[in-house]
Amino acid sequence: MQTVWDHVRLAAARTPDRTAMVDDRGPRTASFSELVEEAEAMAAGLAATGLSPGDRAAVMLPNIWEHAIVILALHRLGVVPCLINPRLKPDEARALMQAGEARLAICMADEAVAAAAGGAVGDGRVLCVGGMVPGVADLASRRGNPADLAPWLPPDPEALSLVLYTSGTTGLPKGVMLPHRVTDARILYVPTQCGLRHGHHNRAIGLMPLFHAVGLYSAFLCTLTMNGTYYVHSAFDPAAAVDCIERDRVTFLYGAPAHFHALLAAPGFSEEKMRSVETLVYAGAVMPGPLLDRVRAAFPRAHMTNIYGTTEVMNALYMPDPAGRPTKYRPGFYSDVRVGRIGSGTGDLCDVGEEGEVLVDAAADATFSGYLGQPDATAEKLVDGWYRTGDIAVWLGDGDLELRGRVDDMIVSGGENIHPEEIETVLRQCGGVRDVAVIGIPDERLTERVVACVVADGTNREVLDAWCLASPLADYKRPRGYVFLDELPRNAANKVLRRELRAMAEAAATG
Ligand code: 01A
Ligand code: AMP
Ligand code: MG
Repeated sequence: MQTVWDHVRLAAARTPDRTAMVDDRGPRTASFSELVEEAEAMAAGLAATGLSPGDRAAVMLPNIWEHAIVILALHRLGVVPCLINPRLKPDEARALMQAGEARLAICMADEAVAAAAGGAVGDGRVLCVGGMVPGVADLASRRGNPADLAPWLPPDPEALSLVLYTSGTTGLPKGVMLPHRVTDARILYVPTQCGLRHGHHNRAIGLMPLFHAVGLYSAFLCTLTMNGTYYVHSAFDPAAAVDCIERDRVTFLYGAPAHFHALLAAPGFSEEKMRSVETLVYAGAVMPGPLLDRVRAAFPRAHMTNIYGTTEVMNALYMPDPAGRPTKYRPGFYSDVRVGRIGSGTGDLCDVGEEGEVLVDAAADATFSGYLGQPDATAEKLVDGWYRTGDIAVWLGDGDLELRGRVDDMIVSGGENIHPEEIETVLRQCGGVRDVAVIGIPDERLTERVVACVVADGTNREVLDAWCLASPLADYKRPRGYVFLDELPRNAANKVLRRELRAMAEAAATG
């Protein structure tokens, strides 16, 4: 077993002088040996704040250079990074940090976020990046001497290495606990399954968020492990990404379908500028058929793979050369996959052609060890050695599976999970809302777009949008469309007929 730190230090031992990382916010680059030095200097500084191995540290940062260094530095110390989506509002972030019992928080220099973090981890235990907040220390001031670090000792494979968050039906996002044993499988599926060859010719741009499984393991850590160069992309800017791909002759692109949608629409995009791309991978959501065709045509030289996975089990299904078959997949490396009858035990399997829930063998190396502090939620998803994904699929008879949506009502918007209940709760509290149901409808950019179906009593779209923006709900989760109805369609058991609502909202959207 190799840990995150092992992968990086061994890559540095192989190619110390090669460029490991290039910043997009200035002329900053690091060779592999400099990257290791930089991470060790920060690790030494963080050790001086009294952190011990096994402690947890909340990190809430966009895709900036410092985020990458902090992740490596914490791994060098044996401190567990808990990576929080920087799009969350301060109150939600504070609650996550509290629930995760973080002993340190690292965030952007934003007064509200720093105050929330201080409330969770204690004043004096917050470090800020990219500016000054009165009374809060600057991360950059926390550099130490690598020589002061304790020698590197391999940890127990089952010890916690990282916490990533995934949104649940209600309440706070759940902390997905990832022990050290998951690291190899989570990094190495990219070369085995997506055809990424080892070597310094690899140049990747960091499109995917570092706080999600794909951006972290499959783009950032995999690029370093392959001895390639990782181009930091601090905030997703499609035009800047096109320039970087052309100028730096990027060879490896890993994005959500929404990234490719944006790249193709960016000013100055051309097939010619994409000629360097050899390996193209997408994950996080179905890529709508028309977009898939356009991506295929725009990257004629690239080997393309679609990866289906979850934060909990990582890559479970894949489809090489997915052109023309956007929802077809086959079981991937490191995973054994079943389709089980919905609402039944995990041993009750579907026949070919019968829709069921995708179940993934929990014995695989890449599988999480549970949700942080939530044994009940863990027991609900890990059943008799199988992980229940909540995705519906059907075996097609030729060994392929077709994905057919969700068992629950979860919406996957731009590769982010959004649960209707969370939004319904917020909208229900708004005056003038008598009833509400939130659904997802097809969207070319986001695959699915959030729409609220509202029975209103003197309110309107503008008022509801302002209400959501002022609520604790992260802005990206709020509805992008509203449908006003006299009443919601319900069945005899008073359950909202979401399928009907979706058809209605789709019809309203298309014409
Ligand atoms: O009106 P405004 O200003 O608030 O609108 C803003 C944002 O609120 C809105 N926005 C979104 C989303 C979203 N996901 N859904 C709906 N609305 N994201 C942002 O868009 C307006 C422009 O804001 P922005 O900050 O400029 O947005 P972008 O930077 O363009 O971000 C959009 C992206 C689609 C790029 C961003 O949401 C993103 O990076 N999505 C990818 C998420 C991801 O990494 N998913 C994979 C997670 S790991 C789980 C998994 O699926 C998996 C798969 C395979 C796990 C393991 C494996 Cl092996
Ligand atoms: P998360 O719960 O954030 O880990 O996201 C995982 C969910 O994203 C899966 O359960 C699927 O619903 C969806 N997903 C991820 N990758 C794909 C893909 N390649 N195709 C279709 N859906 C995907
Ligand atoms: Mg997702």
